[in-house]
Amino acid sequence: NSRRLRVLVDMDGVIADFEGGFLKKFKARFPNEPFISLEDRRGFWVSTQYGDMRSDLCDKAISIWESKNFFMDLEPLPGGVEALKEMSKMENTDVFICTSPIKHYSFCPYEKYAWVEKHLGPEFLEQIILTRDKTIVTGDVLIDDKPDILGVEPYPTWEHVLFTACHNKHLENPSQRRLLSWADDWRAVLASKRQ
Ligand code: DGP
Repeated sequence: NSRRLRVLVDMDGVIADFEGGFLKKFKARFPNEPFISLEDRRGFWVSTQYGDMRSDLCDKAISIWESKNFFMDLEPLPGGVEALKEMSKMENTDVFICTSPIKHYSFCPYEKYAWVEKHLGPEFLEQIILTRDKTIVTGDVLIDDKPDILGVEPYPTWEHVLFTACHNKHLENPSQRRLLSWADDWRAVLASKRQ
């Protein structure tokens, strides 16, 4: 049914606190190494900024999210779970969680499913899209904290609404709409796509 609104919602940095979870576990595992506070985060790739600080910190950063229970233990971001549940109950609305797993696949894909079941409920397992290329997924809107979402499809069907995160808050792109948090007016964003 083409009259239904299809909303794609990213997971890490939008409903699950990847940055907070990373920093907490990095400090715990490497208490004597320097770290980047969330205030000082710049750029989407955590490993790039750590590697720029000191080259060996790139692999140390990567080892954190490649560890068992990293993705499972992420805290929900404020209001995200509630917003997705509300959205999914709206008339003529289909909500999908659209998330890119890391290529080290031992734990991440499994833990993403387990996280969704734990925090959103088993019904939401039907709504998960795991893909490394979000441009081939069709939808009306994609709520995602990554500023540049590229892939094989040059003209994705969705409008990318940038979800504000520590690493993107200083970027200025007037052609990109934003949601500052889940306290921001996401209902108005959805309403604007129904016109
Ligand atoms: P998504 O948010 O769906 O675009 O997924 C991106 C994933 O990559 C997410 O799990 C966060 C993770 N990530 C963040 N920084 C880095 C990095 O520097 N290297 C890698 N390989 N993954 C990263």
